[in-house]
Amino acid sequence: MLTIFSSNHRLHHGSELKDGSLKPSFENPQRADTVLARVRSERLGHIIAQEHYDRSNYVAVHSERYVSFLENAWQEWAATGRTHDALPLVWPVRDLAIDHEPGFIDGKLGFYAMDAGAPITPGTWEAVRSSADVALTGAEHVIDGAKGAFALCRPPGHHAAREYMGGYCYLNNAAIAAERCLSRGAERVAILDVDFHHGNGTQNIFYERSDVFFTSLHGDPSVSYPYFAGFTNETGVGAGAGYNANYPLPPGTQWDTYSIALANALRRVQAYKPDFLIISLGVDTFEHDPISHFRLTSDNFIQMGEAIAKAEIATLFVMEGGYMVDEIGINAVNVLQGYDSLVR
Ligand code: 6XA
Ligand code: ZN
Repeated sequence: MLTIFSSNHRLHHGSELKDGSLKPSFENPQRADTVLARVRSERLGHIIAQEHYDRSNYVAVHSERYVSFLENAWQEWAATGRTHDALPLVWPVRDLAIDHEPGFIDGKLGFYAMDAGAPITPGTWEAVRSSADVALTGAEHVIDGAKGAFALCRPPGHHAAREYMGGYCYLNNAAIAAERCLSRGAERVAILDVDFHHGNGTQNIFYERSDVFFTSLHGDPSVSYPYFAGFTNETGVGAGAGYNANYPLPPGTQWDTYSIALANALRRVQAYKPDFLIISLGVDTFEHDPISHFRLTSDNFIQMGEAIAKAEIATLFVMEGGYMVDEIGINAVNVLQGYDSLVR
């Protein structure tokens, strides 16, 4: 399988609040470099750099003003004399004025964020747009006939909604790739999100549409991030009614339970008859992941790839989360090798 990678991901290395102080984020450059090293050592296939795409591809799933915010946020922050990571500290919840975009960067940060987990640093925008371009390049290969491709995106994207960032995510790489498939002639695209965390951003973007079916297996949001999305009664609205399916699973979930939910989600995907399948590939479902609480083993990731292959749909894998840095390469590549073992 072909891998698409951008070394620009290293331009983004931010911090997060942990135990009362700012510390280097779990979402660090080592993650993508470890996965790339495993792709190489396992000889998964060719590795190519991303092509450059026009920003209209980002605005196809995000609002114009949100993309402008991402492009300019660091400069606006730095203009106030601050040199540390830009993080929001105030949010427009419930009855506050969400129809009023603030004119000052501190307000904008909260307006365009769901949490304080997406720091803006000097290199963030370049890394973020390159990550989206990695997904777009992968989409092109699948559209042009490849049965599988791996977009080794970093930063990840599935928490990024039409108009907000959060959970280490800025542009929604999987959604941008799906939209590209549609604009190049696909009628239907399915997105299956296997990251431990619910893909609230992807759900948000396609919630009122029937041309993208979104389904996600994740930690029960009553006890897991992102807490405010991912419940079973979220099934889509308007034209999108019936085109969103969530599978929340309890803490401690192992392969026996997980594989049943996966089979159900894949049955829904196949019934939808999509032209392409996009996998939001997070491997934070691993038993030793530091921020999650499922118990999948490295071997289970091979089984996951095999199960996806049996759906017989041209598939783009888009990297999302996974923080056990020593194992993230093994687990991500296990999924791809499991897939490749049944698809030729
Ligand atoms: C809260 C945890 C963010 C989860 C990020 C993630 N800081 N999403 O892995 O898939
Ligand atoms: Zn995750």
